[in-house]
This record gives sequence, C-alpha cells and structure tokens, in this order.
Amino acid sequence: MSDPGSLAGARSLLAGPGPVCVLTGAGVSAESGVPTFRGPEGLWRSYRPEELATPAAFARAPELVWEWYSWRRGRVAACRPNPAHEALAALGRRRGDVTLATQNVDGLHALAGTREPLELHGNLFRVRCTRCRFRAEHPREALPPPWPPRCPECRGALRPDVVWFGEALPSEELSRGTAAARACRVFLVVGTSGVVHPAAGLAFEAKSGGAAVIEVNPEATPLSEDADLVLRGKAGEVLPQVLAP
Ligand code: BJW
Ligand code: ZN
Repeated sequence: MSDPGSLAGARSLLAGPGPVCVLTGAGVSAESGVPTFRGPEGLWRSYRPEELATPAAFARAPELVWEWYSWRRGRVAACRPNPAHEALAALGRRRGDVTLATQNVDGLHALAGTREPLELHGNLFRVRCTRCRFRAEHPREALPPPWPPRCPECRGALRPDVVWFGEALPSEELSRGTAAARACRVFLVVGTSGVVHPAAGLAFEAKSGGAAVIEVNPEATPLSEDADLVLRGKAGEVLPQVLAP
C-alpha cells in the first residue's frame, strides 16, 4: 500500500481548484472481475494481441475473433462497477471540471454514473459494419452463430466497435482527451500498463502542460518515472481513500 505522505499529497491535489483529467485502463475494472490484457492473469497470456485485436486477424479468422469477443462480452455483462468506478463517478458529480478518458471497452464507468466518459478504444456492446456506416448497440446477451453476424443494410460482416492495433482512435474522443490532458492541473492515471499509444501519451501531454501526474497501480509502469506521485495499490482500495470528500 502507498505511504501516508503520498496519499495525503494526492488527496490535497485532487481537492484543490483547477481541472482534473483521469485516464483509466484495464486495472480499474480488475476488481470487478474483468480480465486485464497483459500480465500473469491477462487475456493475452494465451493469445498474442496481433492474433485477435487487429483488422488483419478479423479478415483472416472472423469467426474466431467474433467468438473471443462474444466470450468477453459474456464475462463483462456479469460484472458490476467496483468502488474505483464509483469513487470516480462521485468525483465527477462533485466537481464540474473532471474529464475521464478510458481505454476500457467494458462500459463500467458509464454504468457507475460517470457522464460521457471518453471511450478511446470503443465499446464491446456496440457493433459496426466492416463495409458500410451501419452502427448499432449489441444486446447484453450473446448473438447466436453464425458468426460474425451480418449487417442488416448491406450484408457485410459486423465487427465489434472497438479500436484494434493500427486503427485510428475515434477522433472526437481523442481530441477532447488531448485537450483535457493539456489543460488540466492534475492528471490521474489509473490501472494502465501505459504501453499503448496514443492513449498512454496523454500522461505526457499533461506533464508537459504543467499538470501534476498521479499514478495508481500496484505495479511500476513506464509512466511511473514521470509521475509526481505514485500510489502503489489496487484502484478499488486506493481511489475511495484518495477521492473521499
Ligand atoms: C491494476 C489492478 C488494480 C491490475 N488496480 N491497477 C508509439 C510508440 C509505439 C507504438 C505506437 C505508438 N503510437 C502508436 C503505436 C502503435 C500501437 C501501440 O501502441 N503499440 C504498442 C503496444 C507497441 N497503437 C495503435 O495501433 C493505436 N492506433 C494508432 O496508433 O493508430 C494510428 C493511426 C492514425 C491514423 C490512421 C490510422 C492509424 C490503437 C491502439 C488500440 C489498442 N486496442 C486494444 C484492444 C481494444 C479492443 C479490445 O478490448 O479487444 O486496447 S489493445 C489493449 O491494450 C486494449 C487496452 O485498452 C490497451 C491498454 O491496455 P491497459 O488498459 O493498459 O491494460 P493492461 O492489461 O496492459 O494493464 C493493466 C494494468 O493494470 C497493469 O499495469 C496492472 O499492474 C494494473 N492493475 N490490477 C489498479 N486492481
Ligand atoms: Zn453494412
């Protein structure tokens, strides 16, 4: 657990005036039961990312990729927000100057009550057509095979509306996230390995804009060195303490 000095420092930074920007990754949902990507328990222990999370993988093996997402949707649909999501939602309700950007596709920030989280890597519970502009919600329950399902407008293959390696992030979300990172006074980065760009780069944007960077993560990451305060612990335990009113 973090030392009391860092905890008190983070508390006072986050209670002070001036915009706050938050970036979250898979670690914030770990205590909800959503598997992270990297690490000993990670989703990618058995599959390499480029085997499943790329447009080339979907073109080569659409059924396998759809099946993997269908399995993940089922797992996530059974998960509830944890005290970390809730503490962040409460922070957003308490002060009007919080922007939350997430790399997560699980929708748990919105479920906890965060208004308009910037979903940088899309959402598991949306689908889009690989051929036309069709987009739709995916029901909470699994769609039956054959997989992938077909677009109702053009019969093209439907894919999860998530961002795969080599694909551009949604431009509106990325530009709002970048602007918020540049303008904030405190940048809180929670539960991300900090290796996937451009999302991880938001921490550096914030730092070079003069923000204090606070990291919450049980492990060291490439972002730790540049952080002003590091809170080593689980998000669901650390955030309720740091963000308590
Ligand atoms: C806890 C915890 C607890 C555990 N509490 N913490 C610059 C340099 C090098 C490469 C690049 C670069 N810029 C771009 C690239 C290429 C590439 C990239 O970043 N590659 C690197 C990996 C080498 N980036 C891209 O391709 C991006 N696109 C792009 O750049 O496009 C350019 C372009 C522009 C214009 C036109 C066309 C193209 C896209 C990246 C998309 C990433 N997608 C994925 C999959 C999403 C869909 C899905 O879910 O399947 O997003 S990859 C995967 O990684 C997922 C995650 O959002 C993302 C980040 O992972 P995250 O959240 O950090 O999770 P983990 O598992 O890595 O870490 C968990 C952390 O939690 C750990 O640190 C634990 O310690 C911690 N933890 N328990 C708190 N209880
Ligand atoms: Zn279509």
